[in-house]
Amino acid sequence: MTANIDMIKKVYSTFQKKVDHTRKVVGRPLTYAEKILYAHLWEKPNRELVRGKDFADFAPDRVAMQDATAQMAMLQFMHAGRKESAVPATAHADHLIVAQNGSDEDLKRAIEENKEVYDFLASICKKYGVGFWKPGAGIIHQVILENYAFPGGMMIGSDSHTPNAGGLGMIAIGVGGADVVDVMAGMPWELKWPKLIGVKLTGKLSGWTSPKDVILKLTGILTVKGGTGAIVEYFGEGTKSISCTGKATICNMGAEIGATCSIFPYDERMSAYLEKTDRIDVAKLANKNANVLKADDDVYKNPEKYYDQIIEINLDELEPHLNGPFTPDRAWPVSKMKEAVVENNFPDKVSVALIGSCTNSSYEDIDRSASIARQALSKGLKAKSEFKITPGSEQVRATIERDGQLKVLTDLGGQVLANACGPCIGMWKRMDIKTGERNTIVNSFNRNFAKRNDNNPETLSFVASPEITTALAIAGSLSFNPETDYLTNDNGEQVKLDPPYGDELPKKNFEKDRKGFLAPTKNGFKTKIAIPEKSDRLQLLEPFPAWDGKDFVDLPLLLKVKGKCTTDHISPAGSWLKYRGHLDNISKNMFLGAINAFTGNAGEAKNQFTEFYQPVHEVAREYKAQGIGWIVVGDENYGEGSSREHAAMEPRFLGGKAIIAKSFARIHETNLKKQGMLPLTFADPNDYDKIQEDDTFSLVGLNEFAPEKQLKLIIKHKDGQTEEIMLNHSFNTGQIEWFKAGGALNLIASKQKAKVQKKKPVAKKKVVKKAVAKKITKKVKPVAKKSAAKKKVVKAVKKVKAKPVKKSSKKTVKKAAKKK
Ligand code: MIC
Ligand code: SF4
Repeated sequence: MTANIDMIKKVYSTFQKKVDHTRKVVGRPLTYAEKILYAHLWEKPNRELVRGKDFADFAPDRVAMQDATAQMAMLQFMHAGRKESAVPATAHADHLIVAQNGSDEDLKRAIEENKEVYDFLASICKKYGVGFWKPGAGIIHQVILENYAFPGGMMIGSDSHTPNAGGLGMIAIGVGGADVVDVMAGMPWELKWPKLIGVKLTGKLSGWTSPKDVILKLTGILTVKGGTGAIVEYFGEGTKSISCTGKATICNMGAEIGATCSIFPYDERMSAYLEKTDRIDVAKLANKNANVLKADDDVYKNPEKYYDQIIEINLDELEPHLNGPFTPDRAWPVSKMKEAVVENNFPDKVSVALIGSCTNSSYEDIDRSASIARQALSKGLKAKSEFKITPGSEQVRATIERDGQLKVLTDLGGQVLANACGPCIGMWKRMDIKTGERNTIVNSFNRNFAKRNDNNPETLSFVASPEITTALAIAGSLSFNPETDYLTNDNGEQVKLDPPYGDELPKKNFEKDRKGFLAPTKNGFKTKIAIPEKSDRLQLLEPFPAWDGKDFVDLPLLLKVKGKCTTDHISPAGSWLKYRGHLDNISKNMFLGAINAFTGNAGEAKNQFTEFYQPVHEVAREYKAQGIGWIVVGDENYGEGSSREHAAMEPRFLGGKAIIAKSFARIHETNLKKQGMLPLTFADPNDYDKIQEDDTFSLVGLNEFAPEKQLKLIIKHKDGQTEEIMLNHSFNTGQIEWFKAGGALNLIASKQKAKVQKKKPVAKKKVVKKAVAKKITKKVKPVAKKSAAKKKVVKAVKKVKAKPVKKSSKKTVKKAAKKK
């Protein structure tokens, strides 16, 4: 039976009614994404929400975390004052396994090396009623698709590729750990009402073209920031030619255009996947609701009336693509690769080809790749490149072992890695080349930022479908076009590869894997959380201090970043993943990959006291020790990529006050706000050029900090000249309270405290009985209390702060004016 089936039944029992109500309120037909969004609002909607403007509170059905983000999320959750997670939640041990010698050995080593982290996660998950998928069980998004995702549902997950579940018709959004904490703490989760991009798929996938090529093409069209603040909703005849897992691939990689999430309407392919993954109960429920698990008819007839932007992709004409290097939006049709290699001097030799990952490790993906491997072997060919296979879950791995695909792929020369992230996130001990050696790799992952896979800045990483990756592994050449080119086999004959074929689902059922799962238990709350004393990997969190009510005056510039600054540049992964549960230690990687605009070098900053260049985190620590805050200036789409909140916590921990950039990526902007930092944007992006290395900055008017109101930045140059520029921000009233409280978690903690105090006089037994007997009221009741508590705390914060804040601010402003 499906996990949490009661919750799923509850969602379906009211879905149609909620949609009908929304249609009335909004007064028009609805898209599919809108139906799910409105149906999951915390409070019943009474008006149409304005896209890109209104903030809305949601009640997601479930949450997910992976080990590299769960550590920090759970450490924060400990402060939330809850006995257990308010919604079904799971954590997945997938990011910390280093790929080196193949699955068995790598997994064994990882379990030893990461013991304290795994023990910590297992214990804290048990304590708070969170399911834990042990190392080796699979990658978060594949496991979610196989077990938990359901059409019409809504979930959030502390990983940017959470939207993978859109392949099963779910709104699934990647967020930072602090957002997950909100939902687990039983609070509403907030999101700016998204815009809608409609992608109409016409024609039919065939030949070498695969679902991955849809998203590789779209990424090329929209670029890495083209989806920011928007949900991508797919529709059209073409959707039917794509399997459920193929749809998941497309939704997964929607993260690479910055989309809030992506979604496909419910169809037979999803129903088939649900049945095959042992969820016939959900399939039946979804089939009953099929008429509402898609957009209303008029949306499909007149899409331009309902979507903010429409893009049409004709699958009949779509070519296989290769995207890269260094950014996922550099899209090349395979037929243009020969020229691209020559013009750009890309190394043509493919040193390593890797298939799998959370994006592309379905049964169908592997079966199609195996079909190429099979014919290559029969035509006397073997892989010329190193070839690695990462199954997305134990369920897939065991099934492809049973059905023979693994053998074919290893016969071709492939090595099977653990069911984990591995080389996709830099957990890869590469033996074939030395760091600094320029080389090309091809993979079916999703991201290809510099250093991402192997920590080598000279590795050019190209993203492609598993089929194309397998063909390129056989050819050993980046410019090989399997649609037209011939290969020479061992006998000197010219042979050509036929287009791949693959079964979408296994003929027999999937091999089930439950041994990797620790389900929540009844008395779990008694569990002691395992954190060894003096651990260098785990550290309890201290709440960040509240804002002192004063303007920020004369802050030095820590760093002005030039060009791309993804979360991988701010807080690199790879070997640093080790410290994801230890804020002090992980902060040593802060900005290691970011390019200093004045020197052109990565990871260094000028220490204003000594005038020497040092690693950025060292300079920050010195400022912090002197009690001095600092700011960082960024370029476009700052914080693109991962959901890792470490990229926001580290600057906050080391004394950062504000990040001022030309624009921000959604998850990172929220993460900064949640941690009590100020993500601000230049009202005039050209002002970026005014920032000089020895400048100091005063951010004035913080006492009048209000939604939609600009803030003023006074830049003082080294020669004493000052300039004033205006900064925009996207804070709403509630988020400004996060800033004032020193971070969102501080607010949650005080709310819970207020709630506990309020509850005290109530007879304990009664409360417990009621909560057990009526699950539904359990969720509804605390809400009213919570919002009352919320108001109380907000008021209390205001009361305490109101007086001193005003006084000091006036003084500060006066001082600043005098200085001028
Ligand atoms: C990624 O693909 O970049 C990661 C590693 O999965 C991240 C999460 C993390 O940094 O822990 C993501 O996508 O959010
Ligand atoms: Fe893991 Fe890579 Fe997927 Fe991120 S994108 S969850 S690192 S496999």
